[in-house]
Amino acid sequence: MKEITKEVYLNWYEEMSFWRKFEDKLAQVYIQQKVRGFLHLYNGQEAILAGALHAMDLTKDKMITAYRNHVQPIGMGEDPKRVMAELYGKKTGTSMGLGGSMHIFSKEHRFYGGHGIVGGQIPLGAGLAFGDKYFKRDAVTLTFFGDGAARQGSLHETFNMAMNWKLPVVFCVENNGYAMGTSVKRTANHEDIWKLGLGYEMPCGPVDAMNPVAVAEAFDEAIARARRGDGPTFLELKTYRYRGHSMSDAQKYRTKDEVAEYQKIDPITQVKDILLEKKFATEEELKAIDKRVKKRVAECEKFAEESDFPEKEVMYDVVYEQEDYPFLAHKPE
Ligand SMILES: Cc1ncc(C[n+]2csc(CCOP(=O)(O)OP(=O)(O)O)c2C)c(N)n1
Ligand SMILES: [Mg+2]
Repeated sequence: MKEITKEVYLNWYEEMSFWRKFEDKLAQVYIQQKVRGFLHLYNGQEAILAGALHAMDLTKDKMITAYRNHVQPIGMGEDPKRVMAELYGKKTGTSMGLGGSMHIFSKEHRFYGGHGIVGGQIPLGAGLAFGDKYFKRDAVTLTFFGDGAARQGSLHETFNMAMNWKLPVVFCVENNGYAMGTSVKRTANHEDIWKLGLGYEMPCGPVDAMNPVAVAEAFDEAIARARRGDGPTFLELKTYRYRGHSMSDAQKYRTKDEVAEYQKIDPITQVKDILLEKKFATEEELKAIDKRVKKRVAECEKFAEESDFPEKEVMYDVVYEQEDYPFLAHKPE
């Protein structure tokens, strides 16, 4: 594995803090009704993205996930200003403001969405990997989904095919304990989601996903396996989300104490502690990073605020149109 140097820890601290504050800002502007529709935030789960990115080859590997999807494209290289603008529905956004929160996409940076159908992206991730294998492109696809999605039938069909064809894919369940408000404990007769891989003889196991080092190590092994042609891995990333399922979640299914327990092992705090313990940075240096992060978030907000909404006419550019089908309005001449 690429060494986890002082620079890596510093970069993790800065990027994870940026993702956290970017999401905090979104929560704020959502309440002001500047961002509409659904909004699912990633706070608490940041170690997963940090660890995965460390193990990936960002010049060729791919990523696909569900609707909790604002910070992954940023990690893959997309401009965060464009992501914020997309959430505002502005034309400078990643999909010209026509996608919105659940549908962030960045083909340029190999981030393939952004999917609102629970479990819908599991077969799509295997499909991306199939394409790479078929066309002999040396790339691995990281396919993320939630614990709720792990209960979908599509997972089983996909696992079977992916193992049969030894596809270069890593299946990653982000087990944050809840599917909306339904506890993992209530969705099956066992809690070890990683064991679903055993029936397919797929290498699988649990990962402490509050710790980016543990995540990076697990992904390094899984990505290496896929790259050498030995097929998929299934990782159960044990994590926690601090905010509700979406912004409209009253969170009656859990206690404040439970959230506080996980905040004690917060991924950003873990990285901060290592930076200080190993004397990689002083408190002052970390404060300077915090300041920079705040400024970056403010720049994204300003960009989104000042951008224009798309013209109504572009709607016609993005809907299916067929010359000999008379029942839909066509783009005006
Ligand atoms: C096929 C389908 N069924 C139901 C829903 C409604 N729904 C949205 S999110 C969700 C729970 C998903 O839980 P999980 O996979 O654990 O994701 P998390 O919210 O924890 O990220 C449900 C049931 C949906 N979007 N798609
Ligand atoms: Mg969940």
